[in-house]
Amino acid sequence: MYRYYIILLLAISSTLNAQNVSFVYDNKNRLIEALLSDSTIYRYSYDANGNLKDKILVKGCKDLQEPNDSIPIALNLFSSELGNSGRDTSIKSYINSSYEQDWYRINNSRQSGRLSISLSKLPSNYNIELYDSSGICQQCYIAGSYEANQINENIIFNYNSSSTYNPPFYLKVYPSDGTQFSKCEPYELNIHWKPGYPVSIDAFIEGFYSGNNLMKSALDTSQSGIICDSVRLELRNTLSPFSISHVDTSTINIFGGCKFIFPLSTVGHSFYLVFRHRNTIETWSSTPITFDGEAAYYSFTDALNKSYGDNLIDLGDGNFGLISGDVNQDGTINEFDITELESLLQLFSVGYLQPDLTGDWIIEAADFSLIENNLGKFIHRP
Ligand SMILES: [Ca+2]
Ligand SMILES: [Ca+2]
Ligand SMILES: [Ca+2]
Ligand SMILES: [Ca+2]
Repeated sequence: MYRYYIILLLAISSTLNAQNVSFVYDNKNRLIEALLSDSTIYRYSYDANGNLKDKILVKGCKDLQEPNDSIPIALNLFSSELGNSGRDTSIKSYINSSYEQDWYRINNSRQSGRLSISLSKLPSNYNIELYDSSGICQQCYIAGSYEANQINENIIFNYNSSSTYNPPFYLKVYPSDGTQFSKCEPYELNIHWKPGYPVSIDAFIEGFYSGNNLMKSALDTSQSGIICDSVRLELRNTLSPFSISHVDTSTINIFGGCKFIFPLSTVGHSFYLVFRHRNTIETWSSTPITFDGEAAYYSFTDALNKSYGDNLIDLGDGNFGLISGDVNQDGTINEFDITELESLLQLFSVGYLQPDLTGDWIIEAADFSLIENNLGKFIHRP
């Protein structure tokens, strides 16, 4: 083994003249890194028998987060435990080889809330997975995101304090296969923590629904992957005039799931849940829902009478959807919505547009048909 070191050191010193070099060793006293003053790094790895497996040159893109290749040496993303105030953090780091994994630790003191994780600016196809404190096992896997190519990876995790998942949580960033990495271009990891009472909603948007419990991704046809669109949930007081008590915005995924967070002060109170999307009819829960226990769940997909006034559309496969067509969001589907759509139809408009009822980024006849089919429909509310 010592012979290896001598050869390696000779190789470095002969090629790089008289630079200052510092060395990093692992717990078996094996050389794992040589850092040069020009920020070049040589990184070494070993097989199970302790033989040198790989030597990588990382030129001018020193990964300050390394080593964080496993759970025991995961990098803390937050300096202290997540508590009852919102937190954000952002980090840039590198995948330097095909077998590298970057592990991050997210400390939580069993506070309920929503953890939003986003991996962006991907130089290559990386994936992310979230685990609980027990590490890698089938039961402790919480969620993963596995988009193709360089599409952003996103995980939204609504945590409640009585969950069977044990904090802290561990996040893994890794290349999707042996050819997918970039030594010198960093990825960006953004984590947002919003403490509070988690509310999960299931809903389908009529125009985006493609059958088999799936919707199209309408947020960004090139980048959104599993995310379908932006949505909003209002908590309305149970007595007239049913004014808005709290609002949260989130995204709905292509499976119809969305996760909201409301202040813990809402626990013990009842609200109508009002679901809002940019071009569907505003939809109210059929009755007020009491916020009790650790989290709330409500589905608008499984029965017509889950919405106030049976104001859903039958999707024909046992599911129900939010009614598409209220382009101008005035609560009724009528000629004014058609006018807005027609002005864009004539321009052959393309993009993320309010009247795009089918979510394909094109204003076309299919959008027009949806409005026609739903003409005269309006908000039902107490
Ligand atoms: Ca790394
Ligand atoms: Ca990926
Ligand atoms: Ca309208
Ligand atoms: Ca369309």
